[in-house]
Amino acid sequence: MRRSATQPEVFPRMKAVYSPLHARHDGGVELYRGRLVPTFETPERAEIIRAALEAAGHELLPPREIPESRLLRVHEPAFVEFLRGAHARWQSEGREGHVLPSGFPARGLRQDRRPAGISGSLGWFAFDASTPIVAGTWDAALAAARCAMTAAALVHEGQRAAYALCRPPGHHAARSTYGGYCYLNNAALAAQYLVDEGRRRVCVIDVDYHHGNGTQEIFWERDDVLFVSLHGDPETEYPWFLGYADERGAGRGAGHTLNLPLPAGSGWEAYRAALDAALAAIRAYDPEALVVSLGVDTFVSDPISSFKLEGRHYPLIGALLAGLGLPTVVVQEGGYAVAEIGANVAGVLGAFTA
Ligand code: Q9C
Ligand code: ZN
Repeated sequence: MRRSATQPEVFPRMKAVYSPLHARHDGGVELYRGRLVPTFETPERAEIIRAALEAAGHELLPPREIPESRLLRVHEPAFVEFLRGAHARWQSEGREGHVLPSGFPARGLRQDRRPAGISGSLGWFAFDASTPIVAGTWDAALAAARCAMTAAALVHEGQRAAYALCRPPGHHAARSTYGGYCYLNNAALAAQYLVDEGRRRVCVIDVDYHHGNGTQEIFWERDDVLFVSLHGDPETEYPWFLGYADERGAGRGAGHTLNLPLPAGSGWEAYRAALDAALAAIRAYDPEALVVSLGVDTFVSDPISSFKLEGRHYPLIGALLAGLGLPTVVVQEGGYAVAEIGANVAGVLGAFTA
């Protein structure tokens, strides 16, 4: 499509919020299948997405200086303070190596007190050993949260859709726990931002390969946010301990969580059927805004996931989501097939500008 200065913009570009601070979160290792391996969640991911968005003509803009107090709408103050100081504390206690937890308060151990020391604190706040904290993790996580909330602000102010290039991702982070490469829950912060600005019913649809356990937990007892997730069946897939179909919400939130787990190895046909069920639930809720937790780790050659979606399916997913006709914030989550991550993300976003 060619444009000249005198022609109106027929295909408006999408605003995409990006911060270079993401790159400060780098150099970690994760415990993967019994080995410490370089983490799959790399800075390169965000740079490849950024290049693909630029090539597609989307408009990149920096996040706003949204006050950190907004984080506390979703996260516990003690958790935020812990994340901010964890790396410095690890170093000041003379430790070397990577900041990873090595023990957790499982059943039978005390759930009612946080140990004072750094190792006990790590086990208290973390729920896995795949989520390292390096010196720049806090700066990157805060920038990602601001990207998500800036995209929410843009949509609240009238943009039909906006994209937040969040890195690190967020959907596994809950009110006071981190894991799954996630520290602050970017999508939940975007949804909460819209609620706080007056949107009365907001839906979060999570299409990352992994269940968005953090987002589910945050909104579990609420009826002002509907949480819908398509993901690999936790019977075999990470995060294993949440995301089953019988989880429907509690209290006021009863019926406002919908999990659609699919067997590992599922392809487009099964995925499309689940997406149709998700869209029907969203239409029935009649939300005033939509937040999409966009993971493209559903891709056939993703190194840690096992759905079989192909490149041509991402524009179809985008068209189905855009077809809801809702003001939409798209928040980046996972996706580890680095060579194709840019094309797959751009494929989804293109549907919102067509
Ligand atoms: N054997 C996101 O996509 N490790 N997080 C899984 C499976 C953690 C994925 C190990 C995967 C976290 C945002
Ligand atoms: Zn994922």
